[in-house]
Amino acid sequence: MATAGKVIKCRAAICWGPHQPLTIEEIEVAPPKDHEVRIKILATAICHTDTLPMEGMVTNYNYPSILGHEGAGIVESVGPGVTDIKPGDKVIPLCFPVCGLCRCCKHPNANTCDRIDGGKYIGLMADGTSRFTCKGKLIHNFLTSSTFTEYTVVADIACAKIDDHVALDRACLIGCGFTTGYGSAVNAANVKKGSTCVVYGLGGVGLSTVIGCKINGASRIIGIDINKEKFVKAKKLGATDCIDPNDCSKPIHEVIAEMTDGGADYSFECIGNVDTMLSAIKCSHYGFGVCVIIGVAASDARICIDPILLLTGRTVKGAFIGGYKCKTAIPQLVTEYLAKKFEMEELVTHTMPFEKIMDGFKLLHEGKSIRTVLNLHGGKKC
Ligand code: PAD
Ligand code: ZN
Repeated sequence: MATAGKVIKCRAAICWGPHQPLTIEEIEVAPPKDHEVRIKILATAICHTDTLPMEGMVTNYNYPSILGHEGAGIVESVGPGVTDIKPGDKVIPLCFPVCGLCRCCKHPNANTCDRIDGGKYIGLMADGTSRFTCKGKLIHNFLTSSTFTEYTVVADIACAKIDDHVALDRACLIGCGFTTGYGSAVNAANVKKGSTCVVYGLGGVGLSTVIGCKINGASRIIGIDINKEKFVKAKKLGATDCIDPNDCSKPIHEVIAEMTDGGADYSFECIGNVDTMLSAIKCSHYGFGVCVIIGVAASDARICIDPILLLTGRTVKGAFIGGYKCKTAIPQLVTEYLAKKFEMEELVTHTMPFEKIMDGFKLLHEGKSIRTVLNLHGGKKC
């Protein structure tokens, strides 16, 4: 493409610091270096995780930064050494890269590659520099992806080529929210047919967990949320019961124990609150229950747990992005989506142009949206 090898000027939403709105600015995006890919982002969704740096909930976060990690686009150019991706490919940037070389990448059950930025939040490329500048300032990236920008640069190990036939304004959800919930059910927990599942939090991640539980044949799926408006979609997607803990006279885990003959086979925390994490652990049945922690809490939050909950045989595990090795799993999920193995339409409640990004966050905070998809570059259909 004509822009290959040149600096691209484009628009990005910058997070200058905590408790400040993102502002749309003109930025410079440098060409990709060795093993890097520059992507024209066409669509990105807003995920709850994007709010953590905005609300100052990440200790030692490196501002200013371009957030967004649930995006999809088309490769504009690639740097030297990139062999599996070429200009024109449809791709999803990966917030969980796969270097293929570290112990986790070589382990069949792990997806926390040494090169992930989650938890570290360094926000720079592998060589310690950034490809983004704005008003003469270095701008950090977010979760090895940064999708609130018309162009981003990611490592080739953080970029997955996807089927050319998929619409990018839906494929973007597979970059994080859908994959996180769905994969937590079908992969991390591997929900068994006929089992009882409890899903705490019915946002984009929780509803995707419901979809996964249903596809794996759970016979009972109990959704928990303090916002009853979320119950309509949850039921449509497979929840058999929905409960607002505020309507209960006893703690919700006790209510669930009564409803499920002592506790659930599987519970999933999709909120990011340590109190609901503890409740999710408690509501899983002793002896065999499995609790998967998915929500991301503030860096300094802690769960205080009575060890007897574990000694009695529960399994508590956590999973980022459904426990998947994303480089291979994400293209596979896109293919399964095209084959109509699952639907994602119910997850998209709003679509708007990029410059309305703060309206999208407002809807999320007000509990009015599941996923808002932002169209970049004037919303050209791809
Ligand atoms: P969301 O804000 O769309 O949904 C959260 C839901 O939880 C909302 O429906 C709320 O009403 C509900 N809720 C809030 N507090 C309570 C409460 N005390 N009791 C019951 N319900 C409550 O967020 P989301 O679905 O985008 O993300 C959910 C979490 O998952 C969030 O913590 C996010 O950071 C995390 C996440 N984790 C991963 C991962 O890889 N593990 C990926 C993406 C998102
Ligand atoms: Zn690795």
